[in-house]
Amino acid sequence: SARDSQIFIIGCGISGIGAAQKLHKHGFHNVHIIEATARSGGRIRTGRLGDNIIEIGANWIHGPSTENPVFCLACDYQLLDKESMSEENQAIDVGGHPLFVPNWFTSSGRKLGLETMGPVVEFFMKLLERSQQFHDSGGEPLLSVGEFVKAEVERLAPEEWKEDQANIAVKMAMINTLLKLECCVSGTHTMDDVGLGAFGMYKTLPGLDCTFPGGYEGLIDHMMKELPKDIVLYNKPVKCIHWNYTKNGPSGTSFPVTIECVNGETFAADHVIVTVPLGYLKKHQSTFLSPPLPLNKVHSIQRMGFGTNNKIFLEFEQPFWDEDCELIYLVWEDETHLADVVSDVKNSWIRKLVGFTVLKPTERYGHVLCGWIAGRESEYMETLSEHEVLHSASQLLRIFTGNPTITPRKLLRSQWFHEPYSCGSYTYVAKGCSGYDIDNLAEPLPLKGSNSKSLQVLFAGEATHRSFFSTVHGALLSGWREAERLTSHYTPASGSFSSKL
Ligand code: 6YU
Repeated sequence: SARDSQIFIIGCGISGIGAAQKLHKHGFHNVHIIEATARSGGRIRTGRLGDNIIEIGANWIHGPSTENPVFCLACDYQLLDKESMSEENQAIDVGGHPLFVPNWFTSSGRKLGLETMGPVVEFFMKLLERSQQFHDSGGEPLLSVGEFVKAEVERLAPEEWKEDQANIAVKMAMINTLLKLECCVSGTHTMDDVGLGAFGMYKTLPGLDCTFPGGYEGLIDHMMKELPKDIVLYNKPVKCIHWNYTKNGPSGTSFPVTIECVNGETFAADHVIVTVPLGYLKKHQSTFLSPPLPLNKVHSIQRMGFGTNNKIFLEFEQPFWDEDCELIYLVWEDETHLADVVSDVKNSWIRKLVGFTVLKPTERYGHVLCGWIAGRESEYMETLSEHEVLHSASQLLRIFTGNPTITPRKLLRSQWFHEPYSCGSYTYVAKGCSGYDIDNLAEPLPLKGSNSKSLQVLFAGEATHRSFFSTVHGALLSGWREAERLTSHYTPASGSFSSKL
């Protein structure tokens, strides 16, 4: 029967697992996942720093409310604490920018007060909001988010800050800090690379972002338990997908797709769902499929953005921040010219590390900070030894706190750019790309109008979701979407016959 068709899913991240889950539920019983590494979860990865659980990849459920399938699963599996599940939390709508309680430190070792920074943050947030409003306005401006925000700061700041002339320089420097942190949110080198026309395509859901007390990977573990044992073939990087290709199978059946692994093994398939990250596709698009990807897909892959955002965890004996502090900002007082990149990466990469979230609750974590760093400075950081990163981070915090003895006692950092099966962190809408590029990427092969057997190669993964790209829920929904596509392919079209049922 149709349910006997051979389906292979490439990649055991949440999108691949989600696709397998749905297919299994719909009765397909020849489903396998081929995974390059020795583990499931992909960019969901929980690690340890001493006795502490930490997230090396995805951190929060963005917008935890009933519309978010990750939130619903996490509730079903009982992986969240009471507060995260409460009606109040679900109703809070922050538009993707949670209001963390901040502490601001500057490069002269001062701590800035609420009266200086509050209005600057508000001003910046308004500009970001305005950046999202170009999406539906039709005419696509050629500008980037970075160019727009900087031009608006230059235009509006003299009026906005005229009451407080003495602090204009430090306020400009604060804008730079906010821009650098926004690079972490978007996963880009500079906000100048993020397209203004498409920025608003990303949709936020209500709910106050929450974490998994036992680690994000608990979600993966629970989902995996619902799948048949041995569904995943680990340690098998796929080298090439040969499609539009007919090979006689063992029982004389013919398969349009053959999957070739790096170790030489091959698998014959009716359908393949590709879930590898966009960064991997960018790097390997010319060899990953044979015949190669059609040009419209290649162009969309090239146009879309995939950047690096890394974390640097630091554990301290004693906190240097306030007890209620949730986010630490660092402001370089000499950076009064608007820019979110560092000119001398080798010597100054650390200047891109301007934001630290405080791991809570303290009773569980002790005094641990998670530093965020994006872009090429982040990719350079990955090439340094842990010792070098620890040294630079210590120097940085000594300058900003004015305390020359501060020394983190432990460090752990992620290296997403150099992970061979991620090649970066997540997708952003680059300058010049639009929703059509995401649709192009998600379109199955062969393209419509071909006479060959349809739905040979399907595409899922975070990068293929039009409004939730760069998130776990976007990835999950994309896996479900492709599973549904296959299911409806094998379901007789609803006509006179089914309507009688
Ligand atoms: C979220 C969050 N979060 C931080 C960091 C990172 C990410 N995300 P996978 O890669 O998981 O799976 C593919 C598999 O394929 C993998 O196992 C590979 O090994 C395998 N593979 C590759 N090549 C292969 C081959 N050749 N053969 C076989 N197998 C192969 N998301 O919801 N909350 O807090 C964060 C964060 C540091 C790195 C995140 C977050 C992103 C998610 O982790 C990610 O989307 C999904 O896990 C991807 O799943 P997948 O299945 O698609 O791929 C306005 C506006 C702006 C827009 N952006 C704002 C949104 C903010 C996004 N925030 C993210 C932030 C953080 C902090």
